[in-house]
Amino acid sequence: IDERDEDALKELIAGELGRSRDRSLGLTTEVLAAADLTAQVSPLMSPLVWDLAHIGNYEELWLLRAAAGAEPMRPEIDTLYDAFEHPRAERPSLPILPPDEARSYIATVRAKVLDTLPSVRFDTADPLTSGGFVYGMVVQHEHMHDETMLATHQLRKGAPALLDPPAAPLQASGLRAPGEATAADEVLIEAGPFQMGTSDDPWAYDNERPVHLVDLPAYYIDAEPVSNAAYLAFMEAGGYDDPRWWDPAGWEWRTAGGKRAPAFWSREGGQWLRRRFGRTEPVPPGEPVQHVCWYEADAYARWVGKRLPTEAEWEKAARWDPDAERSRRYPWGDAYEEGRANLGQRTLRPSGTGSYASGASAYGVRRLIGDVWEWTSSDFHGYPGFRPFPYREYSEVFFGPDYKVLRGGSWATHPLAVRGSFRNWDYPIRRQIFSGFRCARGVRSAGEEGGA
Ligand code: AVJ
Ligand code: FE
Repeated sequence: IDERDEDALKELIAGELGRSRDRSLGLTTEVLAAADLTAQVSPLMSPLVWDLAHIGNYEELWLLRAAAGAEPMRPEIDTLYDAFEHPRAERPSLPILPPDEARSYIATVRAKVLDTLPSVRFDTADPLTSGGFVYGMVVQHEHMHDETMLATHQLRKGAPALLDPPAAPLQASGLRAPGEATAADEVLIEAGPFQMGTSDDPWAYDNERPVHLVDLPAYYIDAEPVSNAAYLAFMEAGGYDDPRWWDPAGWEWRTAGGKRAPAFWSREGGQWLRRRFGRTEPVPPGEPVQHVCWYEADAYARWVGKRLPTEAEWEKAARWDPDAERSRRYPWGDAYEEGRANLGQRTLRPSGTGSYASGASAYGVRRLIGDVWEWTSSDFHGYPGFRPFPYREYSEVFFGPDYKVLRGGSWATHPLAVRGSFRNWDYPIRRQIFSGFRCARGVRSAGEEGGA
């Protein structure tokens, strides 16, 4: 990139750093008192003030020390904000910075980042700064923690802290009566190779690289995520009582915890209600089911005679353009376009079935990006030729059979923190995240079941 492009990129970066910070403060110091920021609402989550200072500490490590060569500002606090040294459950007992100190620490870091940005060279020969990578990594990191903070807000008891913006008008058309959305439309994806992952997306993470061809047999994939109405049909058919549908470890999870419904659901007077950011409302039939774990998604799929898609199947349906014979960055094309996906916390909920039709992929598969993270059947592994960068603890230490891959982002994910190649992962029992799923199945050919 020449100097003019580099200046334009730096201007964009400065703007995005500002927007991510506005978002972080809007989830913490601007809406909650100090006692709420330091409280731990669940052993699964950090106190919100830990996330806030961790965002700043990560920024100091990568943008001030690594990129700008600055001296540590407060080396004694590094260990407190190292996610690997202290699991979430331990964090409230650490001497972490109180809210006012956390806020002034992150503001000081940010001021220095903006001071040094003009003099940091984006060197095409240095993978850390080439294309502004490390700045993109820090912007994405802040937005990821903002989504984590939203999960903390969802778990909070007490009065609502967040404004509940009205659902986007696009959503209205998608609200269907119970039962109507139970038969999911499917799309046939023909057999053949596609390009999985990326080697040229400047802000892509190590686990999205490198691009490689994957040849898949033909399969069907649901045109939309599984709706609450469809999931309710599974519940009403006794799905939670029938071990036939469940992975043995999932049955263990379901019985040990007495689980009978997605997280945050309750039954009152013959009606299913859900708690959403401190407000209770009837479960909307046309929205994707949310707050289900991998075991619940897997059980529903088996009950309905399907299975979860592999992450390769998910990505081919989302990115492959069979006419151009190339993968797109987003389902609809290479450029992010506002209004084609429910991303970025514009509402505090996923959209209804039929919304965002303009975000469909080349195959006509809808709402792959945004709305709910979608569980896949795949364990989290590195692609062939994977190289950890810039640190092993971003992805590599999580590779193995313990984590399942989620794709596509949720309504709470910022547009910069997701794309068709983006990979998220979590334990199969987790459901405080904004997780849902869609199903897939093999194509019967010459009397044989393929794909599964
Ligand atoms: C990619 C969402 C699994 O939040 O645990 C945050 C991202 N890495 N800080 C997480 C991450 C370092 C990570 N996920
Ligand atoms: Fe982090």
